[in-house]
Amino acid sequence: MVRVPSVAARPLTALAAGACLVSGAVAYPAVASGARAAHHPTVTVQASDFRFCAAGSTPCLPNADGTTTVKVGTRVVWTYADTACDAVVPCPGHDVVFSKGGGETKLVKADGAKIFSMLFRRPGRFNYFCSAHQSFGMTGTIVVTRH
Ligand SMILES: [Cu+2]
Repeated sequence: MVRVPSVAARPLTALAAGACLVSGAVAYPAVASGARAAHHPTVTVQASDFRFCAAGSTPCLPNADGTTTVKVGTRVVWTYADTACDAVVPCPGHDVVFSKGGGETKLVKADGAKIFSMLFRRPGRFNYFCSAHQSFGMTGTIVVTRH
């Protein structure tokens, strides 16, 4: 079992109450590159057209509600794929901020770039949003189910 040092995990305490956060790739590269990471299935969620939705359905539909259902032990990767944001100069890009704390507050605006990555180790519903576009309805929920 990979254990995150308690000092490093402190900023993520609120989130850890619901989802045992093993790694935000940016914050814990040593953990993220561990051999165990290879055993976890990965699901990619894209930020596209000011919505979150499953990758590959570019752009997200206007009514996309951002709900993604995964099984325990899945790594979710959020990527930027938003030509609509690209076309709007003032658009600052997108981030992934969890309602209960945690996530990535650095806005990303580069096609194909990773915004955030997280391994979900416990079942539950985890609501998140883009801090720049929450009022546009750019919100999502990761629903983590048992095996
Ligand atoms: Cu956004």
